[in-house]
Amino acid sequence: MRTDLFQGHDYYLMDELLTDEHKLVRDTARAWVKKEVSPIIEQAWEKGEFPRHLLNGLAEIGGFGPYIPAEYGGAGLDQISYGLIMQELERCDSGLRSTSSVQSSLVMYPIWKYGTEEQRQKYLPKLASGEWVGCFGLTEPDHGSNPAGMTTNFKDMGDHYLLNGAKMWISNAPFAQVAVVWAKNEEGRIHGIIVERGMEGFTTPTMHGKWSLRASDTGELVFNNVKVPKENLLPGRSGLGAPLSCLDSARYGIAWGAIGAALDCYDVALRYSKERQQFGKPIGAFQIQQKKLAEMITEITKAQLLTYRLGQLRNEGRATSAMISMAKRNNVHMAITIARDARQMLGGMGITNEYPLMRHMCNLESVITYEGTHDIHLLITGMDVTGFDAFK
Ligand code: TGC
Ligand code: FAD
Repeated sequence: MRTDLFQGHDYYLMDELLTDEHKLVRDTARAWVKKEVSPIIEQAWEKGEFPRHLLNGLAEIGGFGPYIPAEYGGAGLDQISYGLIMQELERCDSGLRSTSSVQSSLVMYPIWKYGTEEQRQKYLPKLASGEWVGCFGLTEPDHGSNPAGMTTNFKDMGDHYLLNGAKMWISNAPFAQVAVVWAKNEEGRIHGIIVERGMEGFTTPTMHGKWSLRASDTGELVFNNVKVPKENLLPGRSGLGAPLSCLDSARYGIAWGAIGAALDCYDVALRYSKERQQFGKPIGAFQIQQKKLAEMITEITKAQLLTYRLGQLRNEGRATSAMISMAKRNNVHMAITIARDARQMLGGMGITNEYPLMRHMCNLESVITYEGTHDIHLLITGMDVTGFDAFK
């Protein structure tokens, strides 16, 4: 088992912009990751399962609902603290961050924002404590980038709704107690509905065969005439904008998370470059390796500045969806590029599980795909600056 030697890298003295609370939140998450997750993450990844015994610890560091108010069990933190937690989790593994961001931004957020007070009281404290796990069903087998085309639907049966359809690629689905599902009513309007494990006709088959995000469980959600109580509808908002607003929060967390993955790859490559000797000197003394390291820390620093500013704007309620798209797209691409370069810098050792590089690299293939693909985020920026929608 490799010892986790990670130390943060802060080339532009960004720590000076953080409050004491930000630093405490970050350092607490980092210490927990090093003690509880780093020693077991390679095994979990190889096994292809999320290590469920981590749920309590994730809750304790504020990993479930960081910015949800304390009255509902959340940590009541600001957006920068939320981002820093995501950074520390993904520094270890993207799947670990996924478990946290799905629960926080895609399950707790819509219940808090669009749910009734009864729904908030019923679900949020249990989700915040990690007693319950939730998942978010938007993507369908035939509707990924284009969720507006979804066919999952519900009919008003008088005293309940009848839900039919299927969702695919759903993080946490195989063991979630609660699913926030997006489905169309008889008029074709999209609504969020809370579906609970145990409802008749609701199943969650596990998806196998992933070479990416292996420490996160992924599954389908299948609804076969599921009777859902009417009080499970989220009444606060309908239309595609409702699930997309949840994605804004999760994509923002990913922007920070990707910095974490990049920092870990840079940290490993930098240390290795000083230790590994070839031709009688450390490989870090060769110009080509220095170019790689210099470019890595430059790109990380640019992403840190971009994302910190985005966090300030989120705190002020001024960040637009398009700004979030730019950061998600830029940072994930930056991280996957660094993972690939770092892997090469370790030569043959880079392909082994002695080092986290291949795991980060493979994980980031999911991260660059989910929550809007790299292409979709480019089109969002394109639409924002030109005013022309090039999706259709
Ligand atoms: P469009 O006509 O542009 O918009 C429909 C309505 O939504 C509003 N809107 C937003 N509202 C809030 N936040 C946003 N980010 C919004 N973007 C758009 C918009 O104003 C409009 O409102 P209204 O009132 O006029 O109806 O929609 P479109 O059908 O053209 O699609 C736009 C597009 C392609 C950008 C969107 O569909 C998209 O983002 N597609 C990507 C799908 C995606 O990201 N799926 C993610 C699934 S969840 C997931 O991957 C979780 S992984 C979790 C993990 O493990 O971490
Ligand atoms: P497609 O939409 O079929 O795209 C295929 C290719 O076409 C991509 O390269 C895309 O960029 C390109 N493309 C599509 N439309 C356009 C266009 N208009 N112009 C140009 N190019 C285009 N979803 C959930 O709802 N909940 C989850 O919890 C969840 N977790 C996930 C976990 C993992 C590990 C993965 C891999 C996915 C997860 N997803 C989840 C689904 C994810 O959001 C989708 O995979 C993603 O939105 C892309 O959809 P798709 O896979 O159907 O690809």
